[in-house]
Amino acid sequence: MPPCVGPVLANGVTSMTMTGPRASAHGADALARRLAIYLVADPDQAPGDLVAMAELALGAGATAVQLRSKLLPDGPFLSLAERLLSRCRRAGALFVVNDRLDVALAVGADGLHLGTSDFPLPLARRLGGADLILGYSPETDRQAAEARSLGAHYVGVGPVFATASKDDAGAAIGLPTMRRRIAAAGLPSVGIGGITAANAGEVVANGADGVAVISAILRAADPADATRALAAAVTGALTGHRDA
Ligand code: TZP
Ligand code: MG
Repeated sequence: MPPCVGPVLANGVTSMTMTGPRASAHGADALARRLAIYLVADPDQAPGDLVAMAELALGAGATAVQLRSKLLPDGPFLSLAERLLSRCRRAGALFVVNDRLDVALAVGADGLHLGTSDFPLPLARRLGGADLILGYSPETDRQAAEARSLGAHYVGVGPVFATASKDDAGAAIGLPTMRRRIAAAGLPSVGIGGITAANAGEVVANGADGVAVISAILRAADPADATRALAAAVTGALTGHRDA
């Protein structure tokens, strides 16, 4: 995995100078390891107490939690962010906020995840400072290739398989396209969309450093067991992938 170095950004800051304490603790290899089991914690899709489910997942090996909600008003979103952040700190896991730079900054999240139509990454970098880990979801090979120069530290690529958890996810891209996009980005990566313990190994065998999931954990009868099953699949496949 190449280190986090890249061309000069729009604001004249290079990604070398972006390497502050939190970011340097997440040099590409270290960050890649922390993406292994990435729970996208969406309260709009959780059948029960989201924080309790996230705690179960963290206790069973989740390495990152992203708070995502397209429906929650600001106050409840902020309060959920604070609660999830404290659980992630306790577990030594990464805490990332989806879409909301203001919330990420307000709570001191480790990272912010942005899509192609969200707040622009170079501006998030300027406002968020050197240490904020930026995730990006490219939707084309060209966008994947641009991810590093925009300031992304990692990419989320998908939907790899069909998913019912995101209204505008579009058609599944499949493993070969995921693999190509991850290679084009040359950054730490997670595959996302329709990933379960049964296919997580293939996702990692095709180049992803980890798997990002909603329903495989939040809709499981036992979120802790489900997380352990994902972790076993990812760990098994990572051994081959990193040794390759
Ligand atoms: N982005 C691409 S697919 C997706 C998101 C947020 C939904 C993933 O949910 P699930 O339930 O793991 O398929
Ligand atoms: Mg978004």
